[in-house]
Amino acid sequence: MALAPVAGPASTVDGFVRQFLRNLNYERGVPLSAASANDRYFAFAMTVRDYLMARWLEDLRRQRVAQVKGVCYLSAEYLLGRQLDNNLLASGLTSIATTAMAECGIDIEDLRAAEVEPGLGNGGLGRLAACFIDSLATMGVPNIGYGIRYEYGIFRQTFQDGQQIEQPDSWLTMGSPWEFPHPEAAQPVSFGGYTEHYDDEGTERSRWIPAWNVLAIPYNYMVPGYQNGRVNTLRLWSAEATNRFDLRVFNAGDYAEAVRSQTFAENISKVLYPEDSTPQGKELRLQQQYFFVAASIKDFFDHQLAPDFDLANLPDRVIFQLNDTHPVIGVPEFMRVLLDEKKLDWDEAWAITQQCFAYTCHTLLPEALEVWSVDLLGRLLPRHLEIIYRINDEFLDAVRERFGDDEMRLRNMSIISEFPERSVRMAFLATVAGAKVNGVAELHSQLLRDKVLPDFNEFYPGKFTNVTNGITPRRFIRLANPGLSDLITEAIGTGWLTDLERLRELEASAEDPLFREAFASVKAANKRHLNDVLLVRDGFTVSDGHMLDVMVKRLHEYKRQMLKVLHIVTQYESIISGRVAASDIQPRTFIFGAKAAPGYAMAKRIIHLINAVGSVVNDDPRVEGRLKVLFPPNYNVTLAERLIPAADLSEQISLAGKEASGTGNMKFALNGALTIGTDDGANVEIRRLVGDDNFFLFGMSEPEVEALWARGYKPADFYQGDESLRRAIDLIASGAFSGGDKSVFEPIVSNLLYDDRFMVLADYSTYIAAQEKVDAAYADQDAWTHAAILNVARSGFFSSDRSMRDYIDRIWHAQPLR
Ligand code: KOT
Repeated sequence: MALAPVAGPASTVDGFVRQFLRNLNYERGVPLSAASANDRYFAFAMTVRDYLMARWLEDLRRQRVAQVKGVCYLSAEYLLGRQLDNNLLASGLTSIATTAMAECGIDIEDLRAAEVEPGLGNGGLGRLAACFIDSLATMGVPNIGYGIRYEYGIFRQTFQDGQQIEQPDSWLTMGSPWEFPHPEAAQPVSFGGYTEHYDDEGTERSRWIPAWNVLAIPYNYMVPGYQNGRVNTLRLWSAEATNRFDLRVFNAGDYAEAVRSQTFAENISKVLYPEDSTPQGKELRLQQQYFFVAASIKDFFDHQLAPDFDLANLPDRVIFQLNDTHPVIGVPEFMRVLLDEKKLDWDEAWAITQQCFAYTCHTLLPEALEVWSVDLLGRLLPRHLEIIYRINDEFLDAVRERFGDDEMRLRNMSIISEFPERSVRMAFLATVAGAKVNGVAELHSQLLRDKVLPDFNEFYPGKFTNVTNGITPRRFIRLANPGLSDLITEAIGTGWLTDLERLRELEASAEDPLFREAFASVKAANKRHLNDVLLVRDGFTVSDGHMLDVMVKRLHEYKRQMLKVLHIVTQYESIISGRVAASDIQPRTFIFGAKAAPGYAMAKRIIHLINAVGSVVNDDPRVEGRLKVLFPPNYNVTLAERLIPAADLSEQISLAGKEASGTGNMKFALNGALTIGTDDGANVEIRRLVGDDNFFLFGMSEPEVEALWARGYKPADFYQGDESLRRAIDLIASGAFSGGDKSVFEPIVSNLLYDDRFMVLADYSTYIAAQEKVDAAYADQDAWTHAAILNVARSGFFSSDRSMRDYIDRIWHAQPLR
């Protein structure tokens, strides 16, 4: 008898209610009358899950049977945000579910609010991975996202006396209805030990004799496409001890030692490293990287690949996309599997590997380019180090063949660097191994090719390419901004959510005064909603009639939150000194959201300064009703979804050449905020698309930055030469924001005056001038709204669906599974 595939519950209000109550009773073991908020949330989430389940099982089956080319996205981070609303939208059940809950006397908003967001990423890189898997599911492309199920995600930020305090993010304490553990599919992952060489019927081979291992337990998560009946899989690995208790040790009386080995293993997936763009070179971090990549590759061979698959055809079956260098240790691991386990010879294995990997670089900062000391790598993964050496030897032979014995060039291109200690340059390894190498915005890709890796570009013509980042319009327009979504649909019909270039059709509506009025009232409603959210969350109020000027992103000197602070202090100083009448400036509320890496002292000082400026400005009656500074703690995806739709002005003010792309910039433009920004990252493309009239550009271009740096940049000269800048810095230095204590912010002041690596002072005057233009433009509300609509209409390019199409066409050569 053929078993019928599982059928979901009936897609009716009645069917939903029944399934919800069933889940409440049978999964949670409570009646509705006694259900806690968490019980209700769980039962509700499980009901949504039940509707997606049949599709998920069907997709899993089809992908196994079809054996077509699939994308294995390898990423150490997935910054997912809340799942409930997204999965509800994907299943098309929102209205049925809302009515069903109302019938049970439950407000669906309370259910939404009960979800703890999984913060398994630091910022842009992790959020990009989440957008990409959403798009792949929506496009029906077979994909598995592989990563780590951190027990603790990005820390929860609180402020004490204006200073950042980090709290553990225990997102799993209440459990998660979205995960499916599969202990039966656990993979052992080995570490340490040594290698042996032996003769295998005339072929010299190596084998790795590891010293210890851990178990990787997979947890599956649904990745539903947008109302297309498709569900892909995100598979995150959790570490456990192989022998959960060493009974011999236990019986010998050493209980603590027996438990120690277990704790040791579980440490590997315990916590997300909170550094964004500044890797720390810690051993545990390398363990994490190898842990998830080795488990994923093994999982692919064991569970995704047909048992009789001809390995020579692997490049037609799979592409492993490396999300920055964090998973690059997968390259020697893949080689090790092909050589030592599948017994391929070196040339065969290397030819396959070079077609099965591609590498995305997300940075230009030299300190963000990951290196691992040979000493550490050799201790933890001796066989992999051997393989890396051989890859490097053969690579340098090929370079020598092309360019002769050019020692300088060889040293510059070697995967192994000798200074300051012998180490492996992971970006070089990824570039040598990858079929393609891409940057994440036009400018970034160009600088990567011409400035960071020019020798590689010369050696591998055609390997370097660009794929400009994108964002999913499902989460960041439809869910975050339902008012705008409805307005768009009213104007241009449905279909734009999966074909975002169709937003172009709104250009005509920008000329319609009634549409502008409707658009402005959506923005006003979003501001009121934000006010409600911040009031409950932080006790803040957002004043009516204020321009909302928003800067949300990780705190990093290159992103230049400091420049924003100088602008605020400049405005504040000009009023309290009496040079400008408060009534002459455009009322603004400045909103910051930013976490600093716990060990990044300067970033934490800047957070302290923002809060300090905020308390002085917000308490000063002389600027009341005119200037306000809000810094809600713990900026995360959930808060982004509230802030971005309410913003008028988007701050994208990094030093040109430092921000690889940015993706917040795209979210703001698509929600009708105007950008004030430098010519950096994807700002370049945003400005080109929305037009100069609808974008406030300022600051040095990347070549100008380089030229000034080469001439010898002296920030003190800018301080001396600009009275308004001097006043702002002097006010900070005077202790005005630190109760008279000049020492508190002295390190910030002297850093600005005598170092200023990211040239804040050099861009100050053009920034202030651009802000004056912003003020003037905002005074004409109708013209501002017109420009905001054009930002929406012309930003359709920044859908992550388009990014995925670019990867598919130019890098992966994969296809949707029909
Ligand atoms: C982290 C560690 C090492 C190297 C790079 C990073 C990194 C880069 N983390 N986040 N990024 C950001 O990635 C985003 C997505 O591509 C970009 O938009 C953004 O500019 C990067 O800073």
